[in-house]
Amino acid sequence: MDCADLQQALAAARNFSPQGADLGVSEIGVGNINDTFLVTGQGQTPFILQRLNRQAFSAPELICQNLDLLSRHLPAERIATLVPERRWAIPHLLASRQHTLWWCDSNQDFWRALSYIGDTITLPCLNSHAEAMEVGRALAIFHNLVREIAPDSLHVTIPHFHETPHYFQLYQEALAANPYGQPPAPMVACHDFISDHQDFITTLEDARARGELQVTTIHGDPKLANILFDASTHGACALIDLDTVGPGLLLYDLGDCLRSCCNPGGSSHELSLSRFDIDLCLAILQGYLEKGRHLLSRGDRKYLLTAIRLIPLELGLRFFTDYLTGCHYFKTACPEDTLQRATAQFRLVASIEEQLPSLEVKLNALLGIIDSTGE
Ligand code: GN1
Ligand code: MG
Repeated sequence: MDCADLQQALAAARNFSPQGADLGVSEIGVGNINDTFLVTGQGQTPFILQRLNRQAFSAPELICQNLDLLSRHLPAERIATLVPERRWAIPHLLASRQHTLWWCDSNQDFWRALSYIGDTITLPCLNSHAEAMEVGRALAIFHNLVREIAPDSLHVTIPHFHETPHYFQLYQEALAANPYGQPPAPMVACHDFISDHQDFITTLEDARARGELQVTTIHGDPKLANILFDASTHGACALIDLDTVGPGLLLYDLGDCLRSCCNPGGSSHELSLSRFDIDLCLAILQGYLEKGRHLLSRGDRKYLLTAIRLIPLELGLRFFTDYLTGCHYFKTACPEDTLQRATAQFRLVASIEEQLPSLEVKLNALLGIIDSTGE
């Protein structure tokens, strides 16, 4: 982020500051897609400012409309009624001085402002059973809140998001456009891994097509960095980054949360750390079941293990295809990082697969599945 970006952010911030106060902006968060800033100033309630990435979100106004709908359904008072036992918040849009929900600058960059949820921390990785259970509770609380919102009342902000066969198709198109000759070893390993999993890629979408899994309202990106914890109590108190909230399978969220939280490598993409921690997974699910047992259908239980394996495979495929096509989607300082991220996700899948029999037994015990046909 250079000085020009900060100047641009400052100019955008002024459009969302009613007082036109003397503002300061600083970059916050570690997102792969959008640019996020914290705006502060004398007499100004701090707020979040984001420049949405038009490469990922071709119609960013749809995101703002979704957020607006979310706030109408779930104002703070309603959240307090539905989650009386703890502090909980959902970020809401702040209107611009022109009373619009977003503001575009002369570069056609798309800016929007959100309420800032203060006195919170994020966790770089999970260090205890208690933290893991809190993650599970947080996801279930979020699912309980948004299940009041009909999935088809929300816009799809990224078409085919989390439909793994779609990403496989993009990968094949990338291959067809550029045959790559004899690629270096890390690329060969990625190609081989994908090819070995070709049949597995359609499993969730096939189950959905057969009517075994139902579409509901989901978060879309419930990774660890998107969960806020109260700074004093360390209780989870918000799920942020609502750009991909929309229709989807509950299992997309569970798979994504588990791939992010159960990898002790966290977001470092350090290959030697990339593995799947079953104990963390079980603790997260225990927390989820505590608040959301009723949310899981028979199909969700049956395909949970599939989702745990598939969502990191999908993310690896997304990173790898982005690498093959020039790294235009995920922010990166160096293309080799994107390749490394792909490799880290494939290692995570391999680690899940190495532990599959034990994971299956433990999951079935936790979910109360008696035999392979499901209870
Ligand atoms: C992206 O922008 P960020 O970091 O919240 C991506 C997610 C990935 C994640 C991997 C819209 O999320 O799907 O899981 O990177 N978001 C989008 O870290 O593609
Ligand atoms: Mg995100």
